[in-house]
Amino acid sequence: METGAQPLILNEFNAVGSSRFLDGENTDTRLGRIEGNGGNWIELVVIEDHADVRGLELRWAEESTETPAQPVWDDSRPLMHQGVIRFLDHEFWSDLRQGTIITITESGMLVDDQGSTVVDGSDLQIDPGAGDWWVNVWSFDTDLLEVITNVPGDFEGNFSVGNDNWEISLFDSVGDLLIWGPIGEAYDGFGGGVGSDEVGKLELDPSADVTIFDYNDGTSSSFGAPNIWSAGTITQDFSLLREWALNGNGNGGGTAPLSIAVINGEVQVSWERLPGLEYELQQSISITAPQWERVSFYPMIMDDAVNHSETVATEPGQLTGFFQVLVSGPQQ
Ligand SMILES: [Ca+2]
Ligand SMILES: [Ca+2]
Ligand SMILES: [Ca+2]
Ligand SMILES: [Ca+2]
Repeated sequence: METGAQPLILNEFNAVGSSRFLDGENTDTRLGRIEGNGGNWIELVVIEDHADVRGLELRWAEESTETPAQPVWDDSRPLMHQGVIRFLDHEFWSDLRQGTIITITESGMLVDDQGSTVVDGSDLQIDPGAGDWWVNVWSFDTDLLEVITNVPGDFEGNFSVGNDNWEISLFDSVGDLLIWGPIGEAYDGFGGGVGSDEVGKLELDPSADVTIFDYNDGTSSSFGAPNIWSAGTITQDFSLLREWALNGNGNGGGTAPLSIAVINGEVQVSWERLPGLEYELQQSISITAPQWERVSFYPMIMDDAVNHSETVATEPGQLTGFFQVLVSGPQQ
């Protein structure tokens, strides 16, 4: 179903009609039980670290009894509603971190069934140390997206997700190259018919290996969160994709990759500091067996990742070059 590298994959889409609810009294894990289950939204997962998706575009289509305007991407299906969601040349799209969940919402404001705000425009921040792996992009955010459709009465910024043989593909707009898709209930392999009280979703841990056979219809909805299925008894596992955030053993600790250089006779140790994690730079005082002692410590105060360099004071003749950085912090 795909060609080329997949920087991100489809994870979930909401086909619940605007005046419908999730079937079976079900609740979305973030939104609770709200009319329309959040309206038109799709959910993606970044599976390639530091992915640059500028210029890529999602192309969707859906059957309708309404006569659409001119096709916007597939001239061979002039009777279908169609749309394009293009990732613009914005810094955010140039460096996506692996394991991030990206939702794209048509609504700029979503409130859960308890009255708490879930979406307020775009949220482009992740904070792995604090368990925030979710970003939301509002489809009317014209700095980030170009969103066009041929649905009568819709405007730039509107898109549609529905239950009438809705489908979606990812294209590299340069050269019109299909990256993955189409994924949708009309295509062989998709798990089941998607109703107007259901979502469609990946029912497998996210990775580059997913195919259309791994997608299914269902009533377990998880906007901006790992997918759940089998009546909520199975949850997607993101731990492999998110290992980079700890660089360690997955138990809340490990060591960060270092680079060590001698600059003007001084030893400089550099590593990447990520938001929400603690770092302790250590130096060995023994050349035969590591005997670590603390050089410096950095608590969880970061808002953004930075490349951190530290010059380590050394006496003439003192051992240099035996360093490690311990990293620790909460894990999602
Ligand atoms: Ca966030
Ligand atoms: Ca259907
Ligand atoms: Ca169904
Ligand atoms: Ca989900």
